[in-house]
Amino acid sequence: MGYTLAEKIIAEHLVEGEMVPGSEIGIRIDHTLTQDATGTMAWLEFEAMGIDRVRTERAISYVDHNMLQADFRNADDHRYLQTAAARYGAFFSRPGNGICHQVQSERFSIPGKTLLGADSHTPNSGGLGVLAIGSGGLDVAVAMGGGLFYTAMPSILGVRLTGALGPWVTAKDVILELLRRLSVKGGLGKIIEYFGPGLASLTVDQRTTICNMGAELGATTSIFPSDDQTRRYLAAQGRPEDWIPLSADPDATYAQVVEIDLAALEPLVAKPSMPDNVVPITEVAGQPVAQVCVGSCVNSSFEDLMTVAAILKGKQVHPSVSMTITPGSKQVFTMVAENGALADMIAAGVRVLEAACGPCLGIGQAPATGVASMRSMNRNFKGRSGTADDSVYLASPESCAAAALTGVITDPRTLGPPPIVAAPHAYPTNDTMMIAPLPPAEAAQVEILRGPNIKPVPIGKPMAATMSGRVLIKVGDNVTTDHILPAGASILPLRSNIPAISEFTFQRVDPDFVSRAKEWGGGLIVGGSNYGQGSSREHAALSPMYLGVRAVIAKSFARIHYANLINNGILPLTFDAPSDYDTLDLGDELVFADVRIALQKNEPITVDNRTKGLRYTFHPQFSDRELAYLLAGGLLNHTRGIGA
Ligand code: MIC
Ligand code: SF4
Repeated sequence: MGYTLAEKIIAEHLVEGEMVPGSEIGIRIDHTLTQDATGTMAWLEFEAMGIDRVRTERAISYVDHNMLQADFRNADDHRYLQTAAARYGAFFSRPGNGICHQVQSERFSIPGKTLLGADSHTPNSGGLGVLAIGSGGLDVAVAMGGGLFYTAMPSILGVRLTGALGPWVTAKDVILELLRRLSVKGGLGKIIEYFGPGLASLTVDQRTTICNMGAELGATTSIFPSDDQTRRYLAAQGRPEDWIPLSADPDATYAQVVEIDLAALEPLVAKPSMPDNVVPITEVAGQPVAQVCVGSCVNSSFEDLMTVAAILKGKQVHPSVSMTITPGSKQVFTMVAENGALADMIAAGVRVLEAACGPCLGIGQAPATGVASMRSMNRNFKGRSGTADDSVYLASPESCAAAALTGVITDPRTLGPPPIVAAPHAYPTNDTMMIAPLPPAEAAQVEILRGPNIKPVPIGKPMAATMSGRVLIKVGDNVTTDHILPAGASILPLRSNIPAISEFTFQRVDPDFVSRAKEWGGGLIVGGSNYGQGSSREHAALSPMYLGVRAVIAKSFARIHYANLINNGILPLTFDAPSDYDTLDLGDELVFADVRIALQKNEPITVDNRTKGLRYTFHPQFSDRELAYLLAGGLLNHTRGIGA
């Protein structure tokens, strides 16, 4: 039986395990990426492993998130990352070069390679046939050290595309349609692989848009074949030699197939405050918006900005709207500056931001109280914009531009014929903001510079013989890592300082969480389904660990957060019977008798609820590797032989 494209790439990189869905596999990683918000921890963890030089074909360290530099802390992090990259043989993408996923696609993505990134939107590069997976920083640090990446073998969901997109209907609408059908949990344990006759008309910029937001489905990754569109793009990027044709075998079979007729789609919108809250734009047309933001690692490409510029040209942004644009990279910025599109947008009243994440994670451009925003971004979790009661709609750049002109959500099809923007034949490839690795002898001489805000990585405690604690918080379904440990301009500068950032744990959900955790000497978290979805930030595991959280019991977990918990020695348990969730309350005292022995023997775990006089039994399916990390109190302890 033939392989799907994802299976082919996995088979080529498989070092441990078998490709049986659900069972653990260990794959070789060719390329890694880190960014500054997760990267300081990842690089500190890499340093803690005592390896002299990165061992992947390429490791790239980007600075694109914390660019506000309101004081010394961001700049200190940038300097640390630049010197660490120089010392250990990584590429360094300087602040201003662009958002990691956009730059990675432009300059580094090679079809058929594996890419592991300390950012949940790493699958963006799947648009070029890369098997690109997001993970916690520790997993990336291990990969940079030449170690394998372990994950449960996903099942492969095929999306068969037919037809071609109609006027004003975009790649964003394709992925919003999938979110509408499958929900933010729909991709859990899956790789989403696109195939079918509809592919041929989709450009690389459109494909990366679709793959980027596969993260919102909870998928392990998303992937497109490498075909003529990919060949043209790589040639236009001055990298024709990086192209190889790649696709699924003709007799490949998918675990599940979803059909999308591109011609039948219409412009869609994700309503506040979840990316799967999707409706046709006609359903919300007329809703006033006070803010429109085009940008982020999705929909900030050349094609996106050219389309927006063409819609705005010769017109004015509505007086009640504040509109921003963020070019995804220096390359995109240069192109729209040189061809005059930037001038058209500025003349229309657009506010131009630097090539960085910016408004996407609440670094600037927080909306006013009680107003709605429309953004071309990928996440609209409550409060992520920086305003606690925000109301963020997600839509295509075309729909964003339409709303910016009228001041209300507007079906772009009412604007007349759509602008035609062709993918360029040649992109400007000026890589001066990308510093190449130094040769080993020179690298060994580099001094790594740290600032006072950069604190050591906290280390977990080996699993106790018997564990007990009280329920510190009980949350519902689809709780995101933004809920567990928010981003935003005031908290992000603390990413290198876990003692300080842990003070913000669950801040927006329960402001008393931290004081309670301190008073009760740590404890446990009870979660609903898809606990920890969204970003890859390890801080959502490190901060609870620092506050003494020993276990999280949930109906189900998001993949990256689950791995981050285990990597940091926090026991993740899934309810056998979801109705057990209803019996647990804040303050309940739980005893995990002989938990260490149970883990050593890989036997069911029994937990007594002393407050309610109830007993729960859990049947976790940990791999030997996961058990070893849990017993040791995390991956770092395990690699140093502590707590075994
Ligand atoms: C995000 O989009 O939430 C982030 C910020 O890029 C995160 C990484 C982080 O928290 O630093 C992600 O997506 O993994
Ligand atoms: Fe940056 Fe937003 Fe993309 Fe995350 S989703 S990498 S914050 S632009």
